[in-house]
Amino acid sequence: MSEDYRSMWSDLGLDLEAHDALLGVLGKAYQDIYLSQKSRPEGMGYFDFVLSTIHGLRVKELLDEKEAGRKVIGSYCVFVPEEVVLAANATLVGLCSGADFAMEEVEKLLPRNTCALIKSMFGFKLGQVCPYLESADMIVGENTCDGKKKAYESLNNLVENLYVMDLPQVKSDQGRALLKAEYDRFRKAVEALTGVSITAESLKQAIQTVNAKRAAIHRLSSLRQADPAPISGLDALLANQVFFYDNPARFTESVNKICDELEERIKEKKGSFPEKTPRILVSGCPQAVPNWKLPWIVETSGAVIVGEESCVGERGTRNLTDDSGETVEKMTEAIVDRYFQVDCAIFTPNPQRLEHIQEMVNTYKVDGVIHYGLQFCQPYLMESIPVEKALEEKNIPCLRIETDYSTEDVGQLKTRVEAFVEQLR
Ligand code: BJ8
Repeated sequence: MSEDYRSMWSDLGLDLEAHDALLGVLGKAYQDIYLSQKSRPEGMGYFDFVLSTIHGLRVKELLDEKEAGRKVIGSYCVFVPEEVVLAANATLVGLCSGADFAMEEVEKLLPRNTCALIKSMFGFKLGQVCPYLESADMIVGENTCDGKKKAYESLNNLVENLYVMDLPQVKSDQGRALLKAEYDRFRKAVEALTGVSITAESLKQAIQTVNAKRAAIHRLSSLRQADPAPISGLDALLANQVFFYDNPARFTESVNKICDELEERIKEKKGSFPEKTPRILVSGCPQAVPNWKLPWIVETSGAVIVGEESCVGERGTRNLTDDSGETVEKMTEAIVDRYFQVDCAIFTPNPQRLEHIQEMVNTYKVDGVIHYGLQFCQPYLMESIPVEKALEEKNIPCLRIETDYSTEDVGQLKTRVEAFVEQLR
């Protein structure tokens, strides 16, 4: 890939040497973690291709779209409504933040005890290695956790086009009103950026496009209820990760194609793991590309992951937006209703998340939950304790893990996960 796209990366201002190093590590990790899996659905070939050209083909497509006058908007959070972006004839891409980069430089701007996701956000900018970030006409930050909120103040000095969205912290009428006001403000900002006025027609179309990709992911998730699991957790996570930056229509089609194949596998009782393999739900912080550490550990320790209670997973995708309104105002209300249900740990109190975890345990016939918390992530680490307590009261084993993006603790984590899986047998 590298030879074909070097001039494009150079034009985007990437540091080619550092970027080569990043792609080298990414390619090796993908080979070792993904391509070494046994009994994968053939349809995963599409996602292997997407990953093999992660900084190439899709970036080229975005630049071609920009050439044709379309704008690209980058986001770090599932609260940024893709419907609004698409309706203004722009494209939304997730800015992944799933790997350490340029840490020495990062720690000159952020305290050491900042979560790996936020550090990664800065590392990709300071290291000049993310073509998505460099292609974006607008970068949206959001006032979610304290770390992100304050980090955007510093990120504002590194990028020219940061837009910060305020978000509620309480699921009250006032909280909903704030979200509505912020989505109205965002819609106007996107219209100003693109020069396109959002109409009822364009918004309805956008809602349907995003609903279709969510529905495809719902279909994939529901097929993971089967035993033997027809797809590994690693592969399902990859589909959830690609959700954030692929072309929406192509993504929907590719996921549905895998689902057709999984339905056949289920009929034939063909699994990615043998029947009765212990089934794990991973719950907690988002796992952005290329953060595959925990699922790799779990699935090489005798268990299979059958669900992700995460923003790169069911927390991010689970509800559709009602598209029945006939005006922009009515549909914006529906968008607010849909996103206001996202049960991120930044909300207080946040009982819906616990209910959702318990619901997922039942739906996916889970044997044990692994709570995944990034080190220094106060919201999820704080919630992990009541989550563990509530699950244990229902005799559902729970393992709380606190980690970062380094590989230093892999041996120690593997020992803990293996012991946990043994207990589930
Ligand atoms: S809606 S989960 S994507 S904010 S890991 S940066 S919480 S200290 S990512 Fe998130 Fe939106 Fe919520 Fe989802 Fe802070 Fe924790 Fe770091 Fe985090």
